[in-house]
Formats: sequence, structure tokens, C-alpha cells
Amino acid sequence: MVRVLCVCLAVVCVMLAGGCRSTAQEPTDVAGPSVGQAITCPFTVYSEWGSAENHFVPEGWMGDVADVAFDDNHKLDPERPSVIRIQYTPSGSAQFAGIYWWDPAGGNWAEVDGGFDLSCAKKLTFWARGERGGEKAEFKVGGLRGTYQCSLQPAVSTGPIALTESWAQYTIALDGKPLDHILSGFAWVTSKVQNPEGAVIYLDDIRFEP
Ligand SMILES: [Ca+2]
Repeated sequence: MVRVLCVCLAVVCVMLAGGCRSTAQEPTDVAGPSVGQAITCPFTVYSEWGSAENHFVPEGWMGDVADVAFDDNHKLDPERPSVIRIQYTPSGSAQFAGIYWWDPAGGNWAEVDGGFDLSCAKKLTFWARGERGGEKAEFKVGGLRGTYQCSLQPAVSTGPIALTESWAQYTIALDGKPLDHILSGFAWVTSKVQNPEGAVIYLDDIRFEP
């Protein structure tokens, strides 16, 4: 009878794990509130300029940064109040350019921990188009590595894709990937080899989906 009672208490204790733990050993949140915070999907990277739903910031510029003109409050058509416009004009010596969207703001190549637990996601989807069609670029999730690092290593990429002049939705499959600590939610990369004459691309509705 005593043993049965003990088992029952153990089961109740497991069921009320949070409560039991709080009386036995107080959890210490040393990492801060934004580190690996669990969230629900869909989880937006970008929908509209200034939206409170947006997560990750486009601060991780790389390559020939002077060759990039970036506007995430661009008006293109009435159906989409704001989209991201990226103009790449190859003239620098690196002959490529790109941008990581990372968390937290000011993270400076993962010198500061942050990010989100995106285990709810099975894919990242985004809409993209080129100004004329044929613009080539690569898009990625994860892969950021510094003092801290994304749980997703290496990044999962679309590989170089050629955009069309009309909007199309693209998907990066993430099912089964370690997404519990994502510091870089999205990245764009392109090169002079891919776009000898430069490229203007548009992006919208970037989000993690269940
Ligand atoms: Ca939009």
C-alpha cells in the first residue's frame, strides 16, 4: 500500500513537474527572456513594415555591402502593402553579398545569445519574385555561428534559384531538423557570377509554418 502511494505521488509529481520542481529547486533563468523562447507556429519573420509580428532583424550584412540597397517598406502593388526590395549592383571585390536576419537586434554575428525555439516548424515559406525574371539568389535558415550558435548547422538552403517576374511561394523543408535554438531565421545571398548585370528582387511573407 505504501509502495502504491509512493508510485501515485511520483506520478502526480511528474504531472505537476513545474510545481514540484519549484519547491525542490528553483529554476534559474540566467540566459534572459529571449533565449530559446518557445513559440507557436506560424511564426513570422516578415509580413509588413513595422509589424509587431515580425521576428529577426536584417542586420547581418556580408560581402560587398556597399553593392546592396535594401528597403523593407517598399510599395510594389496594392495586394501587398509593404514588401522587401533588395537591389544588388555588383562592383565590389568580394563579388557576392548577403543579409542574415538574426535575433536579438545587435546580436553582432552571434556574439549575443538570443533566438527562438522553433521546434513547432516543419518548414519555412516565403514569397519572392524578380524585377524582370531570371534573377538568381539563395535563401537559408539557420547556420549562424559565433560565440553562440544556431542549433541548425549547417544552414538549410534552397541552393541558387532563379526567380520569376511574378510572385511565387518557396519552401525550405525543416521537418525533423534541430530547431530549438534558431538565431538566424532567414538569409539571402547572391553573387556577381549569378547576376553579372545585377538584380532586383522582392520578398514578402516570410514565416515558419507547422
Ligand atoms: Ca507584405
